Amino acid sequence: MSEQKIEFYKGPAGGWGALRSVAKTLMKEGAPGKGARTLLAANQPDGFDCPGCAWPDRSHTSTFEFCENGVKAVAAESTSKRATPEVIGEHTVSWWAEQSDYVLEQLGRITEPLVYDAVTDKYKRIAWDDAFTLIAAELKALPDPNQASFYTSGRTSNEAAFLYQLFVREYGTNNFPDCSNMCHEPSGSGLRPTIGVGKGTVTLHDFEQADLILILGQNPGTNHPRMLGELRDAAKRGCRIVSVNPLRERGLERFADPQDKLEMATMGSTPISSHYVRIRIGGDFAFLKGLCKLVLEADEHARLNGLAPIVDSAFIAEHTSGFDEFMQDVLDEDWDVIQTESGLTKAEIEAVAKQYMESKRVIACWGMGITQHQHSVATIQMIVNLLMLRGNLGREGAGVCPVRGHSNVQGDRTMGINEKPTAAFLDRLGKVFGFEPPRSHGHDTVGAIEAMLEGQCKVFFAMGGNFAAATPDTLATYRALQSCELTVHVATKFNRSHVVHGQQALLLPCLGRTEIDVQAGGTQGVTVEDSMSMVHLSAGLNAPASEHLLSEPMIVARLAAATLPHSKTPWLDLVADYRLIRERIEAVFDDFAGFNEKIAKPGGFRLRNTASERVWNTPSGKAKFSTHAVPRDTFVHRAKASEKHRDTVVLTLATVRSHDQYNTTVYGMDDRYRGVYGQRRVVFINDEDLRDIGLKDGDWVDITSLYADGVERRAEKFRLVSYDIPRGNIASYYPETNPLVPLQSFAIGARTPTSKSIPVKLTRCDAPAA
Ligand SMILES: Nc1nc2c(c(=O)[nH]1)N[C@H]1C(S)=C(S)[C@@H](COP(=O)(O)OP(=O)(O)OC[C@H]3O[C@@H](n4cnc5c(=O)[nH]c(N)nc54)[C@H](O)[C@@H]3O)O[C@H]1N2
Ligand SMILES: Nc1nc2c(c(=O)[nH]1)N[C@H]1C(S)=C(S)[C@@H](COP(=O)(O)OP(=O)(O)OC[C@H]3O[C@@H](n4cnc5c(=O)[nH]c(N)nc54)[C@H](O)[C@@H]3O)O[C@H]1N2
Ligand SMILES: [Mo]
Repeated sequence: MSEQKIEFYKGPAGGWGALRSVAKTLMKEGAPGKGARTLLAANQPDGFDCPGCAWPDRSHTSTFEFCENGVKAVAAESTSKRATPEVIGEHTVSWWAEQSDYVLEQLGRITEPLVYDAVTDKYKRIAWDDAFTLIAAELKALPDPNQASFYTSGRTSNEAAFLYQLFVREYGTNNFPDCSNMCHEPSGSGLRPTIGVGKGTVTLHDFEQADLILILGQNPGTNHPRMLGELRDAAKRGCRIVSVNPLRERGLERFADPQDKLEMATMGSTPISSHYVRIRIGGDFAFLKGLCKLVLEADEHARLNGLAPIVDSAFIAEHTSGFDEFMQDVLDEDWDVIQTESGLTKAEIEAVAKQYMESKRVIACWGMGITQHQHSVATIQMIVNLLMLRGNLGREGAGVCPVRGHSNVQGDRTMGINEKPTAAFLDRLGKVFGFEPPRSHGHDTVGAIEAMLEGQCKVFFAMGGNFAAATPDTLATYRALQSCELTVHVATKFNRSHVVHGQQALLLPCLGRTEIDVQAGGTQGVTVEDSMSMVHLSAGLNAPASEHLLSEPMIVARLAAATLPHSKTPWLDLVADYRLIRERIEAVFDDFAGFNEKIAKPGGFRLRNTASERVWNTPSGKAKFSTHAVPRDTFVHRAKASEKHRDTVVLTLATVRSHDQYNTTVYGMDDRYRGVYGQRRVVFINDEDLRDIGLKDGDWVDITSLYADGVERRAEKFRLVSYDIPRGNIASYYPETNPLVPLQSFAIGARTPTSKSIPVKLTRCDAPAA
């Protein structure tokens, strides 16, 4: 682990720093030779899909695209370390619960199924058959199938996800809490009613054509490093890139491509953003509405003066509804409100509006900085409004691009992992498989935790992920999980959720993406869908981490066979050859016609995206302009206005990812681009705020969130780091700060926890004991 220090990072993102980090990662995981071979197969036509993120590959056939954080994700999975029953069984679960996430992760791959033994408070070996029998007995004993919840984390393949949702529905519930509930749910909820699809509309080809790319609330240098290659090419050919972010993220400023020999040899780099908007946390809605207002005003001015119109009236007339109401509302909006809420001056917004109006083809990308707010759905709809004003939707070089997180989170949703399935989908599923699917809507992530707390959920099953650490309101979530009769985790690595468990608990170890999957019908590949709706094959090449591992589809099939004796689905036949699963997927989803043939082609195929063809699957048959007021009554507003906090400096906290983590998996303690080394408990804060609260850089604080529900929520011992961040705003890492977010603080219309806008106060505390 590196020495603790804070040191400003001067270099570009990527470059030699990234190469050095890769070398270190490979050494640490103990298998440089094998690691390197594994890496060369990442995102190759006959290799596996990189488990790092959902950014697409150039036709999935290019030479190895360099990605430091993809390397970390792959190396973490192909590590030579093993969490055997002996290693995990050496300590009690209560002892493990005291260890850090980093320590749990470092144990390596889980090798055998484990069951919790309450007498010794330890995990011990269990045979697979016995594990399935135990789960089946618990599930069958529940008075109501809705007392079980089935979580999915977005690494699960299409094949596994399809079987999983089928099993759960044959069992009798739609309780599908999903990682996307905490992630891009607002993107789906915002886009579906406005453009008729809940996904992005652009492809990499559009990135080559765009002349302006907006990047809102996203940090690709850390979270989607392969996107930087695309942005660099765009910047080099003169495309403007406007970044909107409270933090100056290094990857959005300068990037050196480790594959560019000249850039590397000369220590050169490419500037990425042509314009950087330092928005206030939660200020995006007001900013976007301000942009719309300037476009509409400029258009009015142009028309009155006989100049070329700014707004694409033909597009609006032919393809949209709701424009007049929207226009009136935007023109009536007050500049004071826009400036106060965005934290930007009118002149700053005008500078971006000018670039937008000068551009012919505009793409808007966004990430968690947009989705994890109370009014995220409205903000995403305001992005759509802005694009539609100039027809930047459904044509080359233009469109929406929510940049997804987990490598198959989009595919899992496509496969039916959805707590609110449509009636049409259920009809079809029931017909193909000969059963009556449950109709009532199920629990999402927040709903599942609430149900556990109310005693309404007794069995929690997780297909991957780390529910205990990823969810908000940590203490409440822990109580919720501990109240279950049974918790089951299908996992590759030991994590927090395995030590915060129900009365009975099971760990079921599975194959990872990088591993060879052999079934009765031969070696199998699985499919995934990336952020741009490209579906392609993924096949591992490493020997499994242990001979006892089962594939995710096999785990589902054997569990289904044990739980559903009367099922008409030939569970075990389907998993002998995954092509049979894909035939069933094709029978349920028309868009997958010819599935097996289409994925035989390198690069796979793109799912139909009606919005990108200007076909609008909305009730009116048109794309919809949405009218929303600037939010001025969020939890942050309320905390600031509260009489109780009259003498308190109320700050807005955004929880972000460091460069050395993958969600709840902590690979290392550095956040290189933000200059943090050897530690994670830091708070980035503006100098003037430091002065206001009478503290200084290097002081230690506890963070308390300020909600009116009377519950004290605190995260302790963070070091203050003086940082270039707008006043009133602070940032810190997830998941250490998750205890601060109440379950009830979520996005309107999507129920995504508001992890990017938490009202808090800071109080001085002692430095932790060395
Ligand atoms: N290496 C690595 N890769 C990953 C992940 C990982 O943890 N590690 N996670 C994966 C997953 S599941 C996801 S969802 C994605 C997440 O990828 P991102 O969406 O990039 O995730 P975050 O780090 O949470 O933060 C996004 C950015 O939002 C900014 N921000 C915060 N508040 C606001 C705001 O109010 N407005 C604006 N405009 N910006 C704001 C932050 O400064 C930060 O730069 O990455 C995926 N890829
Ligand atoms: N405060 C705050 N909270 C957040 C966020 C935030 O920005 N701030 N971000 C949210 C977001 S965007 C997301 S997506 C969620 C993430 O929530 P999750 O998806 O639940 O969490 P991960 O940390 O990605 O899960 C890691 C675990 O997955 C298991 N795993 C890895 N690979 C595989 C595999 O191939 N198969 C199986 N079965 N298991 C595997 C390993 O055991 C590993 O420990 O967190 C959310 N929580
Ligand atoms: Mo995510």
